[in-house]
Amino acid sequence: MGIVEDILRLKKKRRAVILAHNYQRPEVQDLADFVGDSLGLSIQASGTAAGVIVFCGVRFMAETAKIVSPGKTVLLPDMDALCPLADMITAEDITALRREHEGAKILCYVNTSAQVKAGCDMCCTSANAASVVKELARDGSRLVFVPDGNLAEYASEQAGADVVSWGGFCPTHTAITDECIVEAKNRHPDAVVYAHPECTSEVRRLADRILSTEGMCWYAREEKGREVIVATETGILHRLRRENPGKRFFAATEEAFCPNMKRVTLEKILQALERMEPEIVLPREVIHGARRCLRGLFMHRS
Ligand code: CIZ
Repeated sequence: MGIVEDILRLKKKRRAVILAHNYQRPEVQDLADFVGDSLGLSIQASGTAAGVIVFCGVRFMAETAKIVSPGKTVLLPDMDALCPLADMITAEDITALRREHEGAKILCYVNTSAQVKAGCDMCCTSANAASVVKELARDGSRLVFVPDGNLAEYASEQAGADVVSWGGFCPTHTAITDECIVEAKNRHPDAVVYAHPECTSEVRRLADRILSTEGMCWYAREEKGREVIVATETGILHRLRRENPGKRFFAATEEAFCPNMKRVTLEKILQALERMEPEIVLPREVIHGARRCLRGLFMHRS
């Protein structure tokens, strides 16, 4: 029997559901019950009867699944699969920001640890950051946005509201430069350009559409054009190509590769199901605080 069959047999025995983020390896995406973004996957898993979630992604994503489904066992096949952007801010930094910007609301991107979420007022995704900023700014609140500086800038521009930005960045998205886009467009002059809002303003300016990963998957299905240059982590190309066999998708650059996302392998998934570890364990008060922060997100899901 092959490794895929071993995983599927054990998945059934453990009553597990396997989630794969859009940036995962092709073979991991192909094996998963659901492929998507971190919040969407966490919500999908919460609606299943599974007692065990195997989250193929990075740590903050598996933590989100635990926050949404505290009664389920959440396994992250590689505990060292970390997100450098999420790790640019700590719970202590949030406490210091509260002191520095007294009375301001602190809005965190979903790419944050559970501890950071527990200290913030509200959470947003890349899909709804602009509408959440707009909504929070409506009553005149001052806003602090953590941790991603590019998403903060994009949301602020779209919402027409000022935010104080923490100024963190995703090394994978910032590896995509405006030259990469110009060169890709020279190679594929008929292609439309999709860019993730974690990209720099220079890249965003050259894009036809600025989209979250799920937004890219949705638009690709509807897209009239048959060629798309994709400025985000290259793992998403597998899903885009699988779901749209009549269209062509090109990476803006092969440099947009997140080594953390690729730490999860079939071998590690099998091992996690055999050993029922590494498991995400969070203190009760952290889950409670992070759930409060995530709650507002459901009203702005798009
Ligand atoms: O939360 C996610 O899944 C991320 C990191 C991005 C996105 O645009 O889906």
